[in-house]
Amino acid sequence: MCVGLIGKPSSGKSTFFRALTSVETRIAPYPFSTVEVRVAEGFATVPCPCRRFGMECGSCFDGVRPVRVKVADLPGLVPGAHAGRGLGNRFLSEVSRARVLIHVLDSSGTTDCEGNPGAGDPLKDAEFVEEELDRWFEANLGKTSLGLPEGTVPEPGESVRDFRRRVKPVVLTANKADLPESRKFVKKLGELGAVPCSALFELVLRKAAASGIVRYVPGNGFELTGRVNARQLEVLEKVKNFIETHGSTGVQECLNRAVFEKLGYIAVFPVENEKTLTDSSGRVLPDVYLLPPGSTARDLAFRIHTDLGKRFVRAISAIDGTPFRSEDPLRHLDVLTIRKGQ
Ligand SMILES: Nc1nc2c(ncn2[C@@H]2O[C@H](COP(=O)(O)OP(=O)(O)O)[C@@H](O)[C@H]2O)c(=O)[nH]1
Ligand SMILES: [Mg+2]
Repeated sequence: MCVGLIGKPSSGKSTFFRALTSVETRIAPYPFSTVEVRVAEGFATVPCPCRRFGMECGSCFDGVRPVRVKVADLPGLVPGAHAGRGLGNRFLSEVSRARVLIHVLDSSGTTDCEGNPGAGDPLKDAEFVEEELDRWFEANLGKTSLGLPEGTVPEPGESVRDFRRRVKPVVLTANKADLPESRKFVKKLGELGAVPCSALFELVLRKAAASGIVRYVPGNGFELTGRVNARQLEVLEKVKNFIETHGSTGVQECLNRAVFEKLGYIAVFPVENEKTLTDSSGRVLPDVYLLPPGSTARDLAFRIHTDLGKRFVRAISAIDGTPFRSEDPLRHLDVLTIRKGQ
């Protein structure tokens, strides 16, 4: 499963991508700086169950547990892409690989619809990207080029847009919300469900954390832990104000929404011993698995090991003792032991 970042050129996709994955990609204020699609590992986050058991797992940060997900930095999209403008169909064929999209919008209105400096309209950008995706869907309904499971077609009476949003959901984000120019647009974009966000500030915090200047758990606030110069302090003050206003930089929230709200994936924690919550070598809550909605106890067993799947008898929740037979769907954030037969 892969989360794709889309948006017009210079909206901040590569910055967002770097913030999520800590990979060096080219960041430049000109169109089409992303020539190649980059895919890297990022992390969604969930509350770690170790907290509710009063234990220390050693794998979470202040009770925030990272769960691996693939993120793709896609090329910029321009109006007319469905008809071949910009990277056109090459772009759209890359989109087909992503199960869910994060639309990174430049909410500052300081770049036009092709990403060049100048007056822009974020609300129009929000619409043209939807429109491009709809046109592409329309032209490819029922074909493999959309990257959907075979037989995924609109329900009777379902519009192309509703169908597209159902099978390839989009999280809208009002990026560059740190710029004063964004103020007048962020509220309106919020009415469309956009998450206010600053990919730049998220990147600043992750870099500062990596160099020991701050302690930062993505999605939360931060605290100073090292010496900073006057300039760094000034930047961090701005970041702090942003977080006070918006609750977080918004970046982690977008990824979490994409994975858990839009796709409905669940995170589950298998353990061997339901009393100590450990594996055979004594590690507390050693693993977390991300599974598609509706996944059953036996699906989890197969994901861990084919042999465990074949010999599956039942799973039991270490949280409340609920038993799960092979076809029972699992619950998000459950901790499970799997009983196997001979
Ligand atoms: N102020 C501000 N600038 C940003 C933000 N995100 C990206 N930028 C800037 O916008 C420009 C384009 O960013 P980039 O990530 O290359 O955009 P892409 O073309 O969508 O990949 C760069 O100058 C970034 O530093 C943000 O959240 N706030
Ligand atoms: Mg880019």
